[in-house]
Amino acid sequence: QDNKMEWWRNARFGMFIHWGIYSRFAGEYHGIRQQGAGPEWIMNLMKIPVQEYVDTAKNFNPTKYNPDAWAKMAKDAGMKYLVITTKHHDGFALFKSNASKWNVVDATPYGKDLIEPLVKACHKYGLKLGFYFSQAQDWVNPGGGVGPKKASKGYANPDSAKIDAFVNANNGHWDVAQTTANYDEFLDKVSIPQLKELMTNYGKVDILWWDTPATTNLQQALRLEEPLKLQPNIIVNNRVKKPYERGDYKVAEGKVPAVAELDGGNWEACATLSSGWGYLTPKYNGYKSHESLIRMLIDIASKGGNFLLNVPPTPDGEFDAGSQATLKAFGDWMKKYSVS
Ligand code: FUL
Repeated sequence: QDNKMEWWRNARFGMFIHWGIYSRFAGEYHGIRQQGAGPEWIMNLMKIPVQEYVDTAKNFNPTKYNPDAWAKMAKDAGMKYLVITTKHHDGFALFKSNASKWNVVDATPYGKDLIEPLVKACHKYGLKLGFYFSQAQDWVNPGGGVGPKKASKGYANPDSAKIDAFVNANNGHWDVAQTTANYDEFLDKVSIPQLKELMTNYGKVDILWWDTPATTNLQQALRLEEPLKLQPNIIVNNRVKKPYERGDYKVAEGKVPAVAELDGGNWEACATLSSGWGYLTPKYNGYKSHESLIRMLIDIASKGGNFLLNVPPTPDGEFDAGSQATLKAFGDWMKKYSVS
């Protein structure tokens, strides 16, 4: 049990990747800047109807996707592992799935599994492989969780009042299509089968990164964890259910804990290199200074944690110039001080 953490405890630095249909919106819907959480939340925060959102997948065709280049950039930056959103809260699977047609093979003109070639690239560059999986929130597949109840305030939709009333009456759901199954049915039909697919179809998986458990209770968490037995050495974070007491390590999001907050257990801090987890159009994007990010890594490493730094690919499948420059700055710093 403890042995499986050995590589992780020495890793220090990894790449987080948030990529999906939301990357196409890049922070804007009908010309209006989305407010609130990151751009990967646009469907929820702007209450985009399910069918309309699903239809935008017909324009998701990342022909510039080059997972070899991604993995090489991670490696050159001194990173030791990579965690990709196999599925974020919008429910869109970046892998081929028999549990739901809402996946890259069935719903987009690209028509190919995006995870499989990335797995190969990770192996080629010696990076450990992590799957982020939004186990509870799923805004497209019926019965999926929708997160906190938030109405469409701030979005100048002429139907706002109607949408708000629906949200309030339906536990945060904003589209009738989301309400045709309950959460347990969703777990049985979509979430758990997809976890089995992820644990079966890609060889060895090193990390499963749960996120936003919504209403998941202990009994449901145990069912979600069942497929992970297919990967005996898999390492999991602590977000499968609330309170965050299960898992092999704790996540600190967007901040580095103070020494006094540490309890001697394993922990990872994740943060963005620019303004959002998902891709933002350049006019909204703000890159953090290279120096501040490198200092963050030093701070985390000095306290015994790991740093999972997020890179947001464009909808076409590239790391933009700002992301590449940040990764290069890390690589240069590592070389200069012979760190990695
Ligand atoms: C959060 C999610 O809701 C964000 O979209 C992002 O994935 C972050 C890493 O975790 O809780």
